[in-house]
Amino acid sequence: MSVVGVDFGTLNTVIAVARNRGVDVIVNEVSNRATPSLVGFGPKSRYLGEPAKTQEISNLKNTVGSLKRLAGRALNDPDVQIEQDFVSAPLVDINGQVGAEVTYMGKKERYTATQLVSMFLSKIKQTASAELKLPVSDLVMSVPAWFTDAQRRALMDAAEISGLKLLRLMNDTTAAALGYGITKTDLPTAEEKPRRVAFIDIGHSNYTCSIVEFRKGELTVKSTAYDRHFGGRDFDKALVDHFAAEFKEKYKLDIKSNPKALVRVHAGAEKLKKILSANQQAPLNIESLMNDVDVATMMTREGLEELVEPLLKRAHIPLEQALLEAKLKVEDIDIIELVGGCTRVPALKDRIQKFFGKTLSFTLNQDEAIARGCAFSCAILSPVFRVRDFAIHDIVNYPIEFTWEKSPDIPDEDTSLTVFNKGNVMPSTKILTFYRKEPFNLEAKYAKPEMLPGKTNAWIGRFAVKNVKADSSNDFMICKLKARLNLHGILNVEQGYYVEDMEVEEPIPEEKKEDGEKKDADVSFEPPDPLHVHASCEDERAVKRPRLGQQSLTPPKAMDTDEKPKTRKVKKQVRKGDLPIVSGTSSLEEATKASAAEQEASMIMEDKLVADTEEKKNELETYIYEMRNKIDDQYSDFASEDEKTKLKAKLEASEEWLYDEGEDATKAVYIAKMDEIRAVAGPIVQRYFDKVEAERAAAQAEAEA
Ligand code: ATP
Ligand code: K
Ligand code: MG
Repeated sequence: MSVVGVDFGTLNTVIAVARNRGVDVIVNEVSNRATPSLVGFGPKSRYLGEPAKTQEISNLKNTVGSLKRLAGRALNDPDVQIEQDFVSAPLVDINGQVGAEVTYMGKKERYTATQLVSMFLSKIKQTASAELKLPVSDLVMSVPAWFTDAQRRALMDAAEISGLKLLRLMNDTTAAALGYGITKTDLPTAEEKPRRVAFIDIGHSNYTCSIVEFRKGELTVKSTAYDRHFGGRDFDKALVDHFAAEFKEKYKLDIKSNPKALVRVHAGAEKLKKILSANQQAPLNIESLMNDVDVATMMTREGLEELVEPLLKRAHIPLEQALLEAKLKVEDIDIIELVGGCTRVPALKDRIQKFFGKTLSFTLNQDEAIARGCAFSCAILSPVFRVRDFAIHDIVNYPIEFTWEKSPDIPDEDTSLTVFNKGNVMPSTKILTFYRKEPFNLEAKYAKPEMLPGKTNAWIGRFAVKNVKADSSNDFMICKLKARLNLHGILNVEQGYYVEDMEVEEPIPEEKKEDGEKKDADVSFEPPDPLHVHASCEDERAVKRPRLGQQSLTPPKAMDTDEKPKTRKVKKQVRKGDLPIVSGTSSLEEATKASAAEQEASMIMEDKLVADTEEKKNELETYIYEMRNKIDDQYSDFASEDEKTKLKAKLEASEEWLYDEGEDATKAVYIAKMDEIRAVAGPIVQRYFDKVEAERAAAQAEAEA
């Protein structure tokens, strides 16, 4: 079984795998350590990753990028409108989800962002499995910490459609933190002051800062702050805008009216920006950019910094906010680790360093740290791999509340409760308690919609609790619901059951076993009074430990002290049965997923057929050239003049065919053509090899004699 970590970036995707000796980043089919996060569509097949990039300029309308930022979003969201500036294919609405319209195999097609992501993930799956020589299914993938429930669900669906099993969706900076911590042997012990590290990731599109505390065997995210629109592409765009104005003035060229020219300037600007990270100035030259005009210009590092000053001005904000939320000061931070391609920009490093007043640390590979962290996480979660366990406590970024209809029997009941607060540990399970006489519904939503990206719908899910009824004495059923913000950062109501209050006699627990945790459990287990405590929630931890917590519900004075076997009467909630829950969330329906998976599988077949056909065609072409050279060379002595003439004629005819009607034939036809030539050439080649073999045998016999 494979252990794979994927940093699914807005621009580039990096794949790391855990093997017996550690974690390695793997290369793709053209030996690159990062694959462009792009999908393209052609007349015969798709272009996924590298080929999509190669085809991009000639196939703009059918190439889609920004994939991860589109998944789980709606077209009318202002955030998605920003993405359209960076995506050359037209974005469209598909039943409330954003997607792209492209021409594929000669037909106009629309694919949702989820499908587009699944296409790209199919490629990642192929790349990983080609390298590992194993089928790949389990993986851990990273996402920006600010991704919402809907965005995360869309990525989960996409992975499932491409036949992948996501063991965890991990926040980018948390993945970097895991990669950092798991290899360290000198972390403080539980009693010592933790090591505090700020992880700063500035990529192509977004900027995140997490403050993480490390102790032996664990990491705890204290805070995560971000700027969702701050990254390398904003630098590129500032340069493009500048050059557009310059070329208009200098060459009378309006590159903004010419998509191809615009993309070429964009590519040139990105290259230039990278050069300026190491040099004070750099040229930009593009031949025949538009109307046969060549353009040539220069940019200095200072010039670039001026252009992006509005961006640089906000560079400290995520840092300030992360400290504020962690309730720490700059002096409290021991180490500042930078990852993400854009942290190579000197002006940014400068601002960050000034903010902390401390030397920055670059011990992690800026481009690969997140993928490596994901691979470590996958190794921890995978049953087949043994790694030192490392506990990861992440953090809730958006508060989540539940709302419900008022019970007709409880007139003064509240109708909402914030169950997960910003800053709470994640993953986490809370038990919600309701007193009801009939089935009821509840809804989960983000409590502070203004914190969400763009115009994200705050709604998360609706959960219908079935089989609820009053008991024989018309008393409330005590309903317990398990709400879990899981490893992926996705909310579900995972389980429902009902309990009854019972008086039971039981041994008195030993006092010394009690710990600080018990107090909390006491509080949340207040004996239910339907008129006052209608809905409440508590950590699952408190409920699981309980033997302790529940036993101490009755105050100690109720203990019977003069009897020999020390027991006491306690009120206990005893689980009586399950309550079925019907959930509706933004995840795709099973049937929709299944049909998307089927569609994806058939597109993979098409791609494979096209690739195989191309391979057979290349083989035929190579064979023709090889035979033509060899027939007058090493095979020359093994063919009669007549045979030579025949073979040469065959080769010539085949070549002519290949460049004419054979240009676009089927796989079977190329194979048949190859067989035709082999029928003529075969006997000649055989005679040659018979001779070679005879010589070898003779040489061996001589050596042995
Ligand atoms: P995101 O994290 O926003 O989803 P990503 O993970 O794809 O995006 P990265 O691979 O971390 O992004 O970074 C890519 C960005 O870093 C690009 O904008 C790229 O131009 C920029 N970059 C890479 N090298 C340099 C450099 N030497 N100088 C300046 N910028 C660079
Ligand atoms: K990346
Ligand atoms: Mg990234």
